[in-house]
Amino acid sequence: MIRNKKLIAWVEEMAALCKPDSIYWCNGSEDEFQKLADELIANGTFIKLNESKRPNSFYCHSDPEDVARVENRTFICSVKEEDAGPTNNWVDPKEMKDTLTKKFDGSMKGRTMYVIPYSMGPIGSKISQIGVELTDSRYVVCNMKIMTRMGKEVLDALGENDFVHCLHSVGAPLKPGEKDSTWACSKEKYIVHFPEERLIWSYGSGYGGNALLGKKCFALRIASSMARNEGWLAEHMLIVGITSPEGVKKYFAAAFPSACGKTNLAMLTPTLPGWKVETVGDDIAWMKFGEDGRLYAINPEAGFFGVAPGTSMETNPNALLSMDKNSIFTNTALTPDGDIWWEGLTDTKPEKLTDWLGKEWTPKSKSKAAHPNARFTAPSKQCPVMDPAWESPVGVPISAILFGGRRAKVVPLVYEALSWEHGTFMGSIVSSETTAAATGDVGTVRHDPFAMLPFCGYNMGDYFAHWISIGKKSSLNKLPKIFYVNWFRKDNEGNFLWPGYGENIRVLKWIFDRTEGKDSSVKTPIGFVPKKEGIDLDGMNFRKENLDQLLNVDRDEWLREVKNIRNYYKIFGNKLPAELRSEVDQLEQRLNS
Ligand code: GTP
Ligand code: SPV
Ligand code: MN
Repeated sequence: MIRNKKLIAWVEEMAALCKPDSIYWCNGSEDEFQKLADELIANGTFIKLNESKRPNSFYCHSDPEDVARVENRTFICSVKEEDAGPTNNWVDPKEMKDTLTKKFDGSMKGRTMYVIPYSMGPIGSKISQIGVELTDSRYVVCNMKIMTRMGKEVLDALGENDFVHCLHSVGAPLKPGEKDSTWACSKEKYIVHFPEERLIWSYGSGYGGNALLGKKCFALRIASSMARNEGWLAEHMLIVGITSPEGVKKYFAAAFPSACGKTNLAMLTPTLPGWKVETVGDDIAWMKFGEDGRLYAINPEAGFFGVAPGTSMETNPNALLSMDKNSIFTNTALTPDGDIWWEGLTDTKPEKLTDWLGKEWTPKSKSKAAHPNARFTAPSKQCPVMDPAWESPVGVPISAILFGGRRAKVVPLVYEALSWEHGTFMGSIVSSETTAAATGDVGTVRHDPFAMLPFCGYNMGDYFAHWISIGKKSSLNKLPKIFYVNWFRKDNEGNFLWPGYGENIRVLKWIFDRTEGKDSSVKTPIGFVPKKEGIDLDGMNFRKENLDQLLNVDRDEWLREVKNIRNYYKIFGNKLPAELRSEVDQLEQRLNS
């Protein structure tokens, strides 16, 4: 029995608009998943993978024009334009609703409307939030089953309370008798947020963050707006537990832009003996102050929607083990024996594959077998190194926050903020080469403040101010220390100077030491950088000269960076907090003194 009157009324209203053939309320059971997977197989959308190699797992390839987040089609429709800010697309909410009401009218004809009640965060946790997604995509239901806690239990927990309303249609109604395509979508796409109403309308895409509305749309864009009003943080961050050989455990959170290494850092296999790394989350962190004045983080998700290419038993064995069953693979390649493959999975390329477009592929083919944004969907609980506290309703206390991105030059391997304000400044100047996680150019450096450029649901200037205000809510010794890392610095020949992956534990160790107050740094104009002997290189096959380059802070390069930042800051106008303006001035002074 569904008692929530608001929910019943909304489902009826949206069904009257979208005109599905039927409505189905998801209960979240395994049987339900199997039934939907079977229907997807019958439709040619899913291919069941070889049961003896990868039990209960499915392969899928999308429309070639529906492969990633569409940032230029993503909108924050706040009542006032100013509240969307200079980094978001804005349209007046009334106008957008008029436009989209026409699009949604009849958009689900010939399809079923699935009602997915889901919880972001463990059911019952005070930090968790409930959403309901209405969708005409079975693929979305199957992914939401893995990515969130969903179904009957959530409806029970919801009771008569309010929830985040999420409407999704692939925008491809079927005429009577018309055969469905294997990946239905529309050429025209709209990913739209109404933050004041806590409402999401997504039209035209079936892929990832465009369609699994609990993830970026709710847990970042809508939640960041809630968090600002309520004094907490919703961030594009992994959460990881780190235990030293002495048995001391700390938790770190890290914000890197899309496809810049969060999943890898979250489940890193340490190359330093005695160190242990455990995963709490790989993409999103919700952080609130505990009564002790420390920041506590939960992972609102229950699964990984991770980048496949580059993932291997060498780079990230825990990710591969997480997806060895009960997983969905989208836009990878398919092997003749019914398993999956992508660039980087194995050293030698298979003799023959079906590529992500469904075409025959051999190592001689010029194109990639997997799309660069091919993804796996896997349940968190299958990750061999999940932290014992990953579902803790109170979250885990955060000792350090890391920012980072892909920068071939200028930015050292690691440096530490001088204060909370300086750390906020460091977050605001994150810039990174673009990746295939969003449509558009790949490899061009852009500012991606706090790795939140595509995910902040309000004015980025106000977001900066919110971060400054968080620092005033507690004392410095209780707040996390803030760091900036860059695994991607290159030499003049274009080779990575740092091996990355499991070796990143050496940087985490330095950060760990610094949170314990260890004197292992030198003060430079940009912040604290490790002393040469501060980074443990024991047992590492590494040219020691590389470390000089990796830790180098070049005054001229950084003075150019300052110019860049001043220019970038202009877009925020009077919304830029005075503290950040002062931080640029101070940085420039330190560089010139
Ligand atoms: P989203 O899911 O898009 O938010 O991405 P993410 O930040 O979780 O990125 P992920 O960990 O999946 O990494 C993306 C790509 O970066 C993969 O191809 C990795 O192989 C590569 N990568 C991750 N860590 C490192 C590293 O330490 N060094 C180098 N060189 N590459 C890395
Ligand atoms: C990202 O792009 O940061 C992702 C993948 O984590 S998606 O869910 O598609 O946004
Ligand atoms: Mn992400």
